[in-house]
Amino acid sequence: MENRIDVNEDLALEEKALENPSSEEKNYEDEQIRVLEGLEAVRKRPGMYIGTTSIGGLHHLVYEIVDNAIDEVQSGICDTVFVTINADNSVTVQDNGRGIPGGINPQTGLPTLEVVYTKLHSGGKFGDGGYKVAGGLHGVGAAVTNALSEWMEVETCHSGKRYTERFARGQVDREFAFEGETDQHGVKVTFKPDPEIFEETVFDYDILLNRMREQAFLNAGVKIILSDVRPEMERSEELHYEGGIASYVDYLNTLKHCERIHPDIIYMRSGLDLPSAEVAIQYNDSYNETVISFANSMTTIEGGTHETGFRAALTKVLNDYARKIGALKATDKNLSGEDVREGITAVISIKMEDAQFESQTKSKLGNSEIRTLVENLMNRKLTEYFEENPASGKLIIEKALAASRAREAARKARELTRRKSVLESSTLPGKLADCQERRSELTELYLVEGDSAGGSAKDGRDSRFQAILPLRGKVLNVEKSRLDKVYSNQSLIPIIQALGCGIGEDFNIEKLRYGKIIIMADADVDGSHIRILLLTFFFRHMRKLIEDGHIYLAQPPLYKVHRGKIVKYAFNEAEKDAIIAELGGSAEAERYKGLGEMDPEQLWETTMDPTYRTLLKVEINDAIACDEAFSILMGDQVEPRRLFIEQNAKFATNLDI
Ligand code: 1YM
Repeated sequence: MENRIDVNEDLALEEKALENPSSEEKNYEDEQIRVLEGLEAVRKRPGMYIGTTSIGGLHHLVYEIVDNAIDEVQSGICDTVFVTINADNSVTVQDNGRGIPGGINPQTGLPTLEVVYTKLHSGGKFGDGGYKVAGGLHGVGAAVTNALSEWMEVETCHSGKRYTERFARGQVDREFAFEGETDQHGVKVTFKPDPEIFEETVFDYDILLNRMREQAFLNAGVKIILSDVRPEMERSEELHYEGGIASYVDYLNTLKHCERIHPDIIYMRSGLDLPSAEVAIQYNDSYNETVISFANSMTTIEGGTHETGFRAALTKVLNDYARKIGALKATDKNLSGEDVREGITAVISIKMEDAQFESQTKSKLGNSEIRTLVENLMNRKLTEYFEENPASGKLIIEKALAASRAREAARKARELTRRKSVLESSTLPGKLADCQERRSELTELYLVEGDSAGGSAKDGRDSRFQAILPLRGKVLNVEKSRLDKVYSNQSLIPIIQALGCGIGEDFNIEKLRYGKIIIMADADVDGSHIRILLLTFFFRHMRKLIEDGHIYLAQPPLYKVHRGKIVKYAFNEAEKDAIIAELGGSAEAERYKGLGEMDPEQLWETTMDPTYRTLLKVEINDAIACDEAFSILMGDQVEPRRLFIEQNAKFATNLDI
């Protein structure tokens, strides 16, 4: 049950909030004028510092401390970082760098360590006037983590001396103290997140693992040893990649389980002076593009100037080379950006002082000089690579040409269908039972497996705002199909038409005709198959629908439990048992074999009525993991799929794919 999201409850709350601004909001203005001192500000508005107080924010606490250790790695002094989840759900981060100096900070008269952990000094570090290029909060991260921790203990070994200090909710709890001589050096921090702040205080090893692995790839050579010592959860991994982002590309291509087009990974980097740029590329035989970018070791999910430079240079260099070797003739059209990126896996990492981030989520790099930096680097080095590796060069150009031909065929297919006005937003599929409401934020489209369930759904729905599209036959597996197939596929065309937002180059979310798109399929193997086929389609071709939270899975009940005239529904085994117990001895449970068995009223009551139903919202928590899952599950290699299903079988009830 925890996995269900009752969307209507959320909506109701939102509406209430709009009607009468909460008292909290009214106070906000007062607080803006009042100058909040020190860490109180962080505890009052944690979201402003770590984004959220849910599970993401919890893990952010660790990243902030690790960032300081990684900074020390980048200055070349430290090579090992330990990250340990302790039995009491506290976390220890330890490095073997110089250690924080044991002296007194002249500006404040406080121990330097205390300043680092309790003051929201802005800008760079204040040790030696150096700057900070690791991600995070410009050197105030450690203080933020401290403020949001129930307690924190810091130990520093610097210049042969060991010091400690302890904090509670950001306040000094045990004074800074000299503990004795030592031959060690480095910093060790242990903290326990404050349950007063966080909704969730149990760390997830896999979330930390992903981030630590990313950091290990981005900082070639560093060893990060991640351990979980909680009873029954013991695990440990050493993350260490001498090849840096080239190893990252290799890793990503291994996850994708497809063939590499050329054996080597193309690696380019500018000089070591800042700003610096690094790019690694390798093509595979899939039709997808995986380009991930970083600025100062932080993911830039929305891209930005470094990605723009990358794309511009890639298109130019490949076209120049294709013409040079005669693969493109004088009269041929240029390869498009999409052509040259089909099947590419690339990692771009830039480091600079004063990185500027744009957009709401601050995950888009804005510095214009970086575009030129990456573009020039690639124009030079990628051209050089092709000259030195003509065999690989030829294979890459052939892949792009194949993509270009497929795109041309897709364009023709689309034009053909467009002429027949099949994909035009004004035409609706014959099978669609549309709703009356026109404001898309209020409407729902049910994609229903099978005609009989479709019939029940049509009769049971509230036609004011619910539309039904029954799906006939198997949905196309887009993972194994090029665009031309997708655009002309008879199972997908009605969906594309009903949604009204177009596809590919024509995609326009503004034209989306429904606020919620709800996949309603049986709880059996065939239903699971349809669900995953539809999700693959949305993920590969209309990802924005998932990103913007439009895609949902309906949750039909598994059992009908009745005693005499009393009927109740159960969504899992435990609920069924509870209801039988509640109704007493002669209650009987019937298992639904499919949606088609339910009559319209039952379907409405259990699965479609917004006051009763529960919907599962589809989210992309980790795009790379999703990419992997879809490549493995829907690709054409059997062994990785078998392994994946075996390893993920325990999640099957959650994911149900
Ligand atoms: C487990 C977390 O914080 N390591 C760490 C932090 C610092 C230094 C070394 C360091 C930096 C500098 C000079 C400098 C920090 N020092 C400061 C401050 N690991 C962890 N390792 N000497 C030591 O940047 O100039 C802040 S963080 F302020 F003292 F310089």
